[in-house]
Amino acid sequence: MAIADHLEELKKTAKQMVVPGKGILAADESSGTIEKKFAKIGVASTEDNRRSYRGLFFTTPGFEEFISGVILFDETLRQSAADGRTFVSILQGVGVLPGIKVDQGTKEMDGSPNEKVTKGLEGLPERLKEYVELGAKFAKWRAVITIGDVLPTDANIRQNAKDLAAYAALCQEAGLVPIVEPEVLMDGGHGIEACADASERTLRAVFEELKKAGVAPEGMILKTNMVIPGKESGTKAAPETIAELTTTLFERVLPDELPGQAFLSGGQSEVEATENLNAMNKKGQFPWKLSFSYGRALQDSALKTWGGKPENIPAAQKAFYHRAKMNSLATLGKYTSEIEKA
Ligand code: 5MM
Repeated sequence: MAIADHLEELKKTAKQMVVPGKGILAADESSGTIEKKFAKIGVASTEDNRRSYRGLFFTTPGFEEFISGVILFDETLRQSAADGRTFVSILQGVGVLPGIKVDQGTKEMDGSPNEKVTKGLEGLPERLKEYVELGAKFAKWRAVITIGDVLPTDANIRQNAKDLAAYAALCQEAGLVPIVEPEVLMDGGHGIEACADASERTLRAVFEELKKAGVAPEGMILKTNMVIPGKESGTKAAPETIAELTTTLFERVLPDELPGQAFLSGGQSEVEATENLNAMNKKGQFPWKLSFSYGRALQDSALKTWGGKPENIPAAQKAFYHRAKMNSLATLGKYTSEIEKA
């Protein structure tokens, strides 16, 4: 079907994903990533352990007050909890939208081996059709941009932008809201200016290609990085600086029709990710909502608290509920360090 045939539903879903006070839980770690996360806490990545871990988030009492949608991995979209209910029905039961990661990871770019492009366009229309039948309302595709001495190259930015646009058009044709995720990585010793520059080049190319592909901006969500110094730069920027550089860049590049931008956390600590989002929303209203779609910054405390032990699930859920609530406040610019500690 044509994008126009789905537009009203896409707009409604996209608005719901970034409604003030709510954001998205990214729980779509691929098999390799979840294995690494579990290895850090000494837990084997078996199907049962993944079921227990994902299930603890989806059955946290009251989390739906702060979370509008969850991005799932293929296995989780098809999986059931120990009591036999599918995870999709559990989420639907509390009004949380199920979403699906549809990229298939990254590979080296031909001609620029230190840069990555994302796999997964082949056979995508057929997969999207099945995901819609399984109950998905939105999808996600992540492209990574690397900062280095001569990186990112224009060729890498352009290829990733074209692939994101092709994915987004296919999603809208299938009736799924695309989360378009260009992530400029925090890895490296670069300063905040290099991040600002790479982010602006990337977002400009992404919105040019989305337009060329006929993607309706009002029926999609952007998920990009904050403008922040590299992890190995030895510097930290104040939340107000990050907020200023990020929002002024967005004002230059993002179309007003875009319903929202839901940040990735990218390796920031849980509290940093909340403080930085809060600083942006404290600046006032923008044409688009500024929300969160965090993986690590919503899960880290819960993961450590759980430690693979069923008896720790209630405490892990408490940790997740707290993080979700803090980020909910940050979408409203109402987060404070006092509330964090209370
Ligand atoms: C949850 O992790 C997602 C899947 O990553 P892999 O394909 O590497 O397994 C990832 O795309 C995530 O949604 C984003 O990176 C945001 O997560 P963070 O932890 O940066 O908030």
